[in-house]
This record gives sequence, C-alpha cells and structure tokens, in this order.
Amino acid sequence: MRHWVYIGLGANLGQPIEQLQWAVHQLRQLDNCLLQAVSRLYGSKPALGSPSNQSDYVNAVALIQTSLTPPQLLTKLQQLEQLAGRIRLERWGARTLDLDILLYDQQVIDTEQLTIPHKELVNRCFVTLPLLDINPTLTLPNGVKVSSLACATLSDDIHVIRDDDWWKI
Ligand code: ROI
Repeated sequence: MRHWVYIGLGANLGQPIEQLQWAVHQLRQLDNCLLQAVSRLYGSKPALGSPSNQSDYVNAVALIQTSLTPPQLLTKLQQLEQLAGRIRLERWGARTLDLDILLYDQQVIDTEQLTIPHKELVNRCFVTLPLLDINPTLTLPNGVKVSSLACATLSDDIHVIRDDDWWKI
C-alpha cells in the first residue's frame, strides 16, 4: 500500500449525499486499498462551462493508500460509477456519481486514459477546498501549493453541507 491517492467525488442526480456515502463505503471495501481520510461534504454550483439547467453538486475528496497502479485504480473507480447507475448522456453532463483520480503520489501521468494531476484541479474550488481539509500543506508535482490557489477559500459557489463523519454509514 505504498501509493497515496486523492480521489474526487461528485454527484448531482438522484440522492447525491447518499451516493457519496455509498461511494466512500465502497472505497473502504476495495481490495488493495486503505481509506485514510475523507474531507467535509460540500454543496457547489455547477462549474463554469457545465451545461446550464444542471442541479447543484455535492462534492468531497477521499485519500486512500493503495498498491494498485493508476490504470488498475481507474478501472475500479469506473466499475463503481457503473454500479451507482451512472449513465453517460453527454460530456460534462449531470451524473449520479463521478470518481476522479486527482493526485497519485507526486506522479505526472498523461496518457489517453488518464491525466494526473487532474486537468481542472487548480480551477475548481469543489476540488481544492476538500483537498485542503485533508492536507492543508498539500503541494502539486509542479511545486504549487494548493493553499495558494485562487480557489482556496469559500465563496458564493460553494458551501459546507456537513463537517461531521458524514461518510460513516
Ligand atoms: N460542477 C461541480 N460543482 N461539481 C462537480 O463535481 C462537477 N463535475 C463536472 C462538471 C460538469 C464539470 N461540473 C461540476 O463534471
């Protein structure tokens, strides 16, 4: 279990809070993975560029330790998305569950399947704020401190829904 991986969770269809609770529960059960930490739970407005008329999202980040490689982990996360009933209607569309590999150790990976760190990480408060809950001193592979990004504070577009052990079901 030598790799440390941050995973972004998001949902805006169905029962988003329950789906994120379910997802964290599934991460705890994954072989070759150990759940280490979970952020607070956030409500957020659809990111700029999302199709209009979308409902607000629920977002969080989990930190796991794993012996899985990035492609192996991606496959597991995609299986969980499918199990949660994710239907890919359109790119950037509303979804029942979205699981993204945000950071994998300090590795930079750019293949057809995977871009790590996640491309939009630095622009998205619904990713940076929960990352900072887990690790206030987190640094990206390019040396940028997450706490120095514009999106490191709460705004009208994002608020905390729960700051208890919301994910323990
Ligand atoms: N917007 C928010 N607020 N949260 C998300 O998880 C999210 N996911 C997406 C797009 C459509 C870009 N917008 C989002 O995939």
